[in-house]
Amino acid sequence: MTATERSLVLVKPDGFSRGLTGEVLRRIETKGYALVALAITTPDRERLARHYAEHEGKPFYEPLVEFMSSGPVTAVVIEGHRCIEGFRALAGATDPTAALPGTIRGDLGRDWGLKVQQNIVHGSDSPESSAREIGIWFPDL
Ligand code: IDP
Ligand code: MG
Repeated sequence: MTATERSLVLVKPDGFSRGLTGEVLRRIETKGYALVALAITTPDRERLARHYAEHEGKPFYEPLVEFMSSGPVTAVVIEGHRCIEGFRALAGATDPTAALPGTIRGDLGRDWGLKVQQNIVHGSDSPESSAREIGIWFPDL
């Protein structure tokens, strides 16, 4: 067996304020991935600028940082073989209108007509992103 993989998941402020943290964690656990670390925090702009550095300069960047710093998020490290790809499949497409039913974003999210899509969760998109993002949210891990 290859080394176990980890991914950084965030329940975004929309998911947190709507009381969907437990539902997201339930889907992760029933899929079979392990929870390694969990923290509730309201991220500051500096942390979000690091987390979303790849999106700096895009039209949705400022609204995204504004949205993500608007309230508590639940940051979670999950673990399991191919969990990065697996959680992205659980999450569904970025656009919650296009996200398929059965996915977190498809079942629980919708378009509110805002400058940034509020889509319940974040999940790392590659092993490199995962390592970088876990360092941002859980520097002691
Ligand atoms: P992802 O979360 O599915 O990986 P990214 O492209 O990394 O999507 O974008 C980060 C976040 O920025 C998205 O989850 C969403 O909240 C927001 N976002 C991305 N693209 C758009 C867009 O075209 N319009 C509005 N918001 C967007
Ligand atoms: Mg992304």
